[in-house]
Amino acid sequence: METNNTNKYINLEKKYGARDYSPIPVVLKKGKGVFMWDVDGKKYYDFLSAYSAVNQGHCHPRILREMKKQAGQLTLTSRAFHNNVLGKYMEIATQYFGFERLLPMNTGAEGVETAIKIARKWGYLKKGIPKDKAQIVVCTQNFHGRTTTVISFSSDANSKDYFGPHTPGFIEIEYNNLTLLEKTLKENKNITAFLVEPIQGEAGVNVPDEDFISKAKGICKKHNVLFIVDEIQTGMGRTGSLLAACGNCSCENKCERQKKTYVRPDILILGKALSGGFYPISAVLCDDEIMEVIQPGQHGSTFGGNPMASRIACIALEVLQEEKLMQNARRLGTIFREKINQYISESKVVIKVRGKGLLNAIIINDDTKDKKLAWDICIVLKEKGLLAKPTHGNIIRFAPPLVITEKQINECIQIICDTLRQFEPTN
Ligand code: IF1
Repeated sequence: METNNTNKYINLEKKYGARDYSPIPVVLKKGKGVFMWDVDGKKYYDFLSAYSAVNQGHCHPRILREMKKQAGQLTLTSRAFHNNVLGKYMEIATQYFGFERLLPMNTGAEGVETAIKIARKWGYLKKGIPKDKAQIVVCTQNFHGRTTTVISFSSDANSKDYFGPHTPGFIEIEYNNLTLLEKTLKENKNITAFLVEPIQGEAGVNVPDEDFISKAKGICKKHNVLFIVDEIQTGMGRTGSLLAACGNCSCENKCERQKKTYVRPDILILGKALSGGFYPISAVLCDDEIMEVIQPGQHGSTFGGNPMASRIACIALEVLQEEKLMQNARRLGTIFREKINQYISESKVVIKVRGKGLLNAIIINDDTKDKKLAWDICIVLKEKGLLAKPTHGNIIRFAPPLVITEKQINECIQIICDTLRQFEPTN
């Protein structure tokens, strides 16, 4: 049960706030590394990481120090003028990910919208698609944000219904279906791009076949279609490599992203942990031949590329590399899935565990209509000091900050298994 103190804060949100979320009933006040503390001082392991925006851990000291320094210097100029940090950030990030150009935005959805605009214009100016006829292929169960164009191609009724009229120009195909992708690109000459998540986070950590991303890129290349990868949630080390599209490379030798396992997209979209969880930062990266379709006055944003965001993004990238967070995510993710699979072998409550690196989810055996079991499990996890939240009813996503240690993840596996055991049928 929640304390009066906790309920005091919850009731304020209930009384004055929009009802666009149904949060787990906990009120957090402090965060540090893998931990958060609520208003009563209770300590929790964070197993959501703000949907993978806090990969570097809460309030990372080095990012905090840089943010404080910049906050006292210059926070925002708009792009009407240059600032002394943006160019450095563009240089660092383009070299870090292996692209020629970067367009700075703020939220992930803005990054996706930006990529859509670039792809459409490229289709008209470079591919010769008739004006206003460009189509972009997307996947069922996608999640790319909540703006009206982005939800226009959502397959989730909750995200899409009653927000029409929807933006046209999107073709939906089944995720992980290369045959259908090939057929669709072959039949429709007005397709300018294929937009895809390397792992579908919101769909419940839906991991495609090993060769899906690499073969999808090949099909796009064959049909002169831009391959756009949304790494807003899967990027920044979350899946055990810098980008989920890096495949099995784990940056052991600072490759120049040319490794055979790396599937280089035509357009890369980043967000969330590009900021270390300090500040909304997103970015769209591609080469000049594509980015040049955007000329002055054709795109922008008030906060996009501000000096504070630029400095935070630089240090957020540095922390990822220097603290070897990709390698840690890969190693501890394997341990996590192995041990949860051991539990599953005896369980009637958990059907399977799936994921890559430290982006994982368990599927709960719940065929009831209201699918409350996953929620009830998360409530007990909270009481035991671990915060997670179900996605899509009977799936619980587990995504701790990448700074978690082996000792800590073993402690969390114990908490998760002890909790699940409470829900196992006794007969
Ligand atoms: C919510 C989901 C996750 C994303 C991918 C773009 C965006 C997101 C792959 C947009 C954002 C967030 C949004 C947040 C919850 C969370 C989420 F459950 F909604 F789907 F992570 F899976 N591409 N995901 O995951 O980025 O504009 O939010 O910065 O809307 O409830 P944003």
